[in-house]
Amino acid sequence: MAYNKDILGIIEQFDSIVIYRHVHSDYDAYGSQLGLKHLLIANYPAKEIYAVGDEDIVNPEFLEKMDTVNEDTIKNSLAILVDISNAARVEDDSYKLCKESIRIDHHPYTETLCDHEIIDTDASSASQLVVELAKDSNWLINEKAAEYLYAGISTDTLKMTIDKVDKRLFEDLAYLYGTKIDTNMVNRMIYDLTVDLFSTETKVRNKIIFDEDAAYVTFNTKELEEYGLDYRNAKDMVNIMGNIKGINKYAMFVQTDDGKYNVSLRSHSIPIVQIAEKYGGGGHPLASGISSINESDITDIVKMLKEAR
Ligand SMILES: [Mn+2]
Repeated sequence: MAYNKDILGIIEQFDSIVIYRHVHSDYDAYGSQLGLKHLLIANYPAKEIYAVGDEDIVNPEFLEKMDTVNEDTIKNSLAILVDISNAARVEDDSYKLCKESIRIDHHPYTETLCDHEIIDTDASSASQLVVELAKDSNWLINEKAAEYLYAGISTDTLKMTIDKVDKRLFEDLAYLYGTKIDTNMVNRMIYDLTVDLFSTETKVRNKIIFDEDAAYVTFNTKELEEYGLDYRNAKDMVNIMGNIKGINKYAMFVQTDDGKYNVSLRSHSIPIVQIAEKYGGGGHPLASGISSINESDITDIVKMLKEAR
């Protein structure tokens, strides 16, 4: 997409910029946030650039530590929110204190969060939109930024397997490859599982329930403990159902400490987001989630999943 020239103008006006990502961050959230941070550092060395959010990072070996920013700095800063679909999903509320704000996102629009919003649901990932911002702004790409952005694109496209993988994405990737990227290293960093997690994944495969063209797994808190899984790892395992012939829709139900269930819904081609919306959730047409349902809702959701045509 072509970036409004104003966006670059706004970025250039500020001496300090704070970049925000969403709660329960995935690699696109981290990748677009840290990729943008390194692009800005390299192209505007005089500016102060911060990336904020939960310190508890999923993969500290690959990802870097978050920054702390004092309130006075925040008040004089530009906020940039990446990969965030709604206010409840912003990990740090301090963006509201910033002087001006920009949002860069690829989720379907739900509400306005910022003064300037770039929302493009045709893009594969927020990371792709950051690449396009760099391209349109003629920014130099550096290795660190490229690795983060590649990680975001690779994971949000499920290793380049979804329909958002198109000419536009390949052109953006070509731009990203203007610098050296050690994709082999990045892939191993983001996809390799520990032996424990790999063995657990094998056990989880045996827990899959197949029902017509749908498949699903449920995890209560007791089972999570038994499998040595935390909520996050269990949720991520929804993807193990993504490459089964004849299975077009799949779901993961993971119980949270309050006894409710978190739901991840996926589909290869038939939209399922309307099911999530019915329970206060949302997301993309083919990949959406619900933060909290009752155990008794699981049967209904599976039924709706099967019946989605
Ligand atoms: Mn994303």
